[in-house]
Amino acid sequence: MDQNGEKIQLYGVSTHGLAWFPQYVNEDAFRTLHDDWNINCVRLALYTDEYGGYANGGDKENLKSIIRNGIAYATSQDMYVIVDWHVLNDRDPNVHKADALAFFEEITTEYADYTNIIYEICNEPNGHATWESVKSYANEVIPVIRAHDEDAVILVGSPTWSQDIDKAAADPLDFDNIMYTLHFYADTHRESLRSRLETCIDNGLPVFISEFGTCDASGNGGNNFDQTSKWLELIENYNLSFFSWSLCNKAETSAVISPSCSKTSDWTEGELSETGKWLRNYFRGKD
Ligand code: IDC
Repeated sequence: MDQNGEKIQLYGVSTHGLAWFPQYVNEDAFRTLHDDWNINCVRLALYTDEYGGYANGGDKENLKSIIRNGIAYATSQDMYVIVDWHVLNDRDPNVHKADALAFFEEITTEYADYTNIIYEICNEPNGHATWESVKSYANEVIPVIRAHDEDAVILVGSPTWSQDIDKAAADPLDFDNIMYTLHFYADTHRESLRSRLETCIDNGLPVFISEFGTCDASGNGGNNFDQTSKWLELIENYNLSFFSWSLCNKAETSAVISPSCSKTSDWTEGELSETGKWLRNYFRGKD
């Protein structure tokens, strides 16, 4: 629900890594996404451990200024915005916990009064990360956010690239306004993950799809729009929020802009990838 207690569904796109594709965080891009793509939220993906990531040699001040710009552009378009601490290569979010604590302390101090920011504290724990280690991390990071923003929605990932929501359901966090993320890539994750999602929601778990792909989990390979449609049917039935990967023109299937297009806003349909065309069409069809 929104801050007035009204039911709301958020949907839109995730940026690619802000360190690598910063050019898409601009006012005109966000206007295009709002006006032409009909989306109401953008996810800002701040990689932590990949080369040039925030906690691995990245230019922290520059990356934070991209985040601040993204928040400003989303806000001026009346959109929500997700600040995503994009744990991936680091596997266990505790690896860069000190940076996470400092980052969320600084950002939530600055934006304490905003009602349109959602904090995602660990994109995709994986490898040796367990629900216990994610929980222990969350129990330290959430109070830092809450100290400045007492009721912001906070998104928490789970092991196996944010697929183990059943583990979160069995042992949830002890805070209000927490949602658990589920990520899927339609050509890789199918019926069994959908069925897990249904079970968890039916048991009352608040779930948020902060990232999905229409292709396979590599972000590349062929698109599977049949499976994507099955997922979206479920998503709409449960009024879940959902965000597609990713806003860039990299030569990979999941990129929504065609690799030959260097424009950073006002894309025509012909300047979008197959994925981008399909998603824009879907978003435009929503009320
Ligand atoms: C991928 C990008 C790719 C980049 C890679 C870095 O598409 O260009 O080189 O990350 O490791 C996820 C992650 C997301 C991945 C994406 C596709 O959240 O960061 O992006 N994916 O592999 N989870 C499942 C798939």
